[in-house]
Amino acid sequence: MMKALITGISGQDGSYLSEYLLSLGYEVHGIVRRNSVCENQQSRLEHIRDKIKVYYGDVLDCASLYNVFNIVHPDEIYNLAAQSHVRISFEMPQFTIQANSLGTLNVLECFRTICPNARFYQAGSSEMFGNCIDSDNFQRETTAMHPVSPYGCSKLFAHSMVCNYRNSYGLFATNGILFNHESPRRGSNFVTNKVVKTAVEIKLGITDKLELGNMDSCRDWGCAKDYVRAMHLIINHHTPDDFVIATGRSRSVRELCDYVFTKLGMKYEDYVVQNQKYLRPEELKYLKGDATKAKTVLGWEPMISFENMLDEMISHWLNALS
Ligand code: G4F
Repeated sequence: MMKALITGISGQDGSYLSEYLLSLGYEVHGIVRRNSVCENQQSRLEHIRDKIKVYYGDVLDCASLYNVFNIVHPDEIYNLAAQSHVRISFEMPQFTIQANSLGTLNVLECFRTICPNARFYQAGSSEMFGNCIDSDNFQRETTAMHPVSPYGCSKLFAHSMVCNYRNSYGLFATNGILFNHESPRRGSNFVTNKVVKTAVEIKLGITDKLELGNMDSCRDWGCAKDYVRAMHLIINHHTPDDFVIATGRSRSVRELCDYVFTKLGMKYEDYVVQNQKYLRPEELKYLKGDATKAKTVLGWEPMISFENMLDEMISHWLNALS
């Protein structure tokens, strides 16, 4: 039985990846950080809690990492642990760099010294591109990377270290460059789930307005369930490589609001107001990913549309809040 070790297992991607690997017959192990409210910590995992093995640890606590690696001896390592919120990375730049950059380096060192024959997947991000874009308005594996946030800088360091460990030590170390991917399990301070949850609250009379930052920025939004399948394909390819995972469609935050409010029988213009506190010191304006390499080399295709994903999120919040 193949053994997978997932850092960041309690996040959106960690929970969907665990489900997917369990469905493929894997033994799934994961690392969670100690939290004062333990229900919040593992709530995305409750339904599979008896099928996976979870360890307390932290990518910044090398002793705990070495301990878990020595117990599990994984075949596949998925490094998903991160401070993943871009705006918050401006408020906590040091922690973001520590967790995302040095944390990745710590996991790579465990990989190199304890189980060098395993395979490693790094959760990279389209935020690494910053405002770089090719002449056809797409970002792809060859596009320049000049990040515009502490989060983007932290992920670019991690991405580069993975390439360095692959080239220096011949390790099977891979990078996914994932564009935004969403689901009902997305944290509600990311824009998709914030818009859907608040629109449902407005519909139900729980609140009367939605405060947002920049509504003109554009993102390539896919569905998290499709993207964890890509992680597994990347780590199981015959050579270690880097892949962009994206839908190839870009929409503005305004278009996102329009779809969600219209679906609920409302007009977003009547409820959405701008609040300066949600603006970022520097904004990444436009993301549209070209996943041709993943499609041709790995046979990956996104299966869930933007609209179907938002419909699932709307149903989730209607059920949860009604
Ligand atoms: O949902 P967001 O916070 O996602 P963002 O910043 O694009 O980052 C996400 O995707 C990355 C992949 O590119 C990941 F690596 C990262 O970990 C994370 O998952 O914001 C999306 C857009 C931004 O342009 C933001 O300025 O929505 C805009 N926005 C407007 N009002 C808002 C808000 N974002 C948030 N979170 N909250 C708002 O009120």
